[in-house]
Amino acid sequence: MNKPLLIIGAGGHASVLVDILRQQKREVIGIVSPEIDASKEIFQGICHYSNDDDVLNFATDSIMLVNGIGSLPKSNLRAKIYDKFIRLGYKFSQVIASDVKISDFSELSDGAQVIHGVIIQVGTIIGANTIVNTGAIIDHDCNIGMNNHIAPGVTLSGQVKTEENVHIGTGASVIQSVFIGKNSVIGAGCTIVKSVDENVVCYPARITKKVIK
Ligand code: JB2
Repeated sequence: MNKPLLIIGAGGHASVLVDILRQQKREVIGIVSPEIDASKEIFQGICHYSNDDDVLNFATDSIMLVNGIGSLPKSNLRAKIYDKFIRLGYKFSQVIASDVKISDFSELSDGAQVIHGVIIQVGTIIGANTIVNTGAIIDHDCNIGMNNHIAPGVTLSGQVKTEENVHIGTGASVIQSVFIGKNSVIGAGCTIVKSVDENVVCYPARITKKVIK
């Protein structure tokens, strides 16, 4: 049964999720955020709760949460929110846009979010609280850890494995069978052709020297 949903956060990522959920006629009963951008039409008509503790007024089995906090490198707020409410006994709903292609032989964990245009191929596992953002392609037999952000337009070839809290920036490409260690950041536009240790930041190639006079 689809339970009523409370969205945590009221920024850009939350607006994307609420848009998907409204298209799917899911019941969004509230948005929990210190402030809400009243100019965002998508949030109009939804009840606003300004404190995370307001969630505690809802019984754990009466609602599901949606983690509307997005993800930027160096911020662990999304992971902290997920962890806090899981410990309190709440469950996070998956959000899966209707226009994605997801193999029946893949696996999405609790709270995973798959945004418009994504392709997830056979044998792939997506970890809990992970965002697979607009138009990303995740090929066969990948194993994506929890609290990852696979940003818009990323391409992961087959058998890529990531640990927890990995951020793969917009438009990056990762070739097959590469491993990416926990907390690492793959910068937007990078091409990754070998494995990356934990806690590493990879920058795309940059031309810094003026060669033409
Ligand atoms: O402790 C909090 C808290 N701190 C900030 N509790 C709750 N419930 N909400 C909190 N917020 C809210 O998160 C802010 O008030 C704001 O509404 C939201 C953050 O919004 P922002 O637009 O800054 O970022 P975002 O997280 O929605 O989106 C980021 O990640 C996405 C994946 C952006 O980088 C986007 O560009 C990106 N697409």
